[in-house]
Amino acid sequence: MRSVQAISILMAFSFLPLLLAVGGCDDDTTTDADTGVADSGTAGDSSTGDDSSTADDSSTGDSSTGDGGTTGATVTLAFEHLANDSAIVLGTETPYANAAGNQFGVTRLSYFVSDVTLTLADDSEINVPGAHYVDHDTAETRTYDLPVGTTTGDLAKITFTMGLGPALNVSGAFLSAPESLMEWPEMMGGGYHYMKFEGRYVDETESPFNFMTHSGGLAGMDYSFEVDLDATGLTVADGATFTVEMNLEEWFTDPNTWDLNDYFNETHRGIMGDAAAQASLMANGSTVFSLGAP
Ligand SMILES: [Cu+2]
Repeated sequence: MRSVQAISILMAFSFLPLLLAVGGCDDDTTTDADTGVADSGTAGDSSTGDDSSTADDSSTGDSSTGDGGTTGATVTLAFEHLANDSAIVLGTETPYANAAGNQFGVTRLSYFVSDVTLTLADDSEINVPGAHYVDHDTAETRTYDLPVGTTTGDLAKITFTMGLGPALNVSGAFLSAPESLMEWPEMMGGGYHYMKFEGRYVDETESPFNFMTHSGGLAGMDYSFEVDLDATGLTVADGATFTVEMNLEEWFTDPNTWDLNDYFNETHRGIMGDAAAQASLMANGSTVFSLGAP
């Protein structure tokens, strides 16, 4: 009996740092462990070295942005971040509005996309396994070069995973910053944040309140999802760039309208441990992305 109590006390103490770490992630922007990171923006840097452009098998987190060896053709995904149809400007002001009428602004936006597939009009596919980290504040992360080998032709669609699927969402997959700074607490299942979308909104008392839309897997549940974009009219050719737009206010609507007062308030400061919120965000994600005009 006494030893059981002792063990539970020990366990309580051993969890304390983890609890504090979670609090630091979800409750307080200033302690999120990312602000001091310089721009080592080579997100997809291949630590594997080889430039096999037939990348089809890496189950590791590092993406193979090899130079394609002898057939160095690449196309580029360029990520643009919009709110209310305008390119976002990071800051603590609250110039944007969501469907619920909350005024909000964006202070940080970083996320992973992974497992990109380009499907051509003839149904052939170019698969690019691995993950790419995007940080709005680091320009070089906003482009993702995809090796396409000798393939050319009309595109039908571009698909990718928003976040990290289970095979990629493994603790320790990313050993260096900035990707490593996306880590997700072990007590919540480990792995990495899919996204950190942070900012301020004007709450129901007309006061600015920090929000942290942090998404990730939770206790074994995967909330990453496939994004499927109609790419007819675009053509795969060396040097082509396709613009992928993330429309930020769409995270908060369609099908689920989020009043930010319900999710980010004094008693519910974050959503990382909230399975219903993670599922709701995943559903809302279906309308977040679109392809920019060629
Ligand atoms: Cu978090």
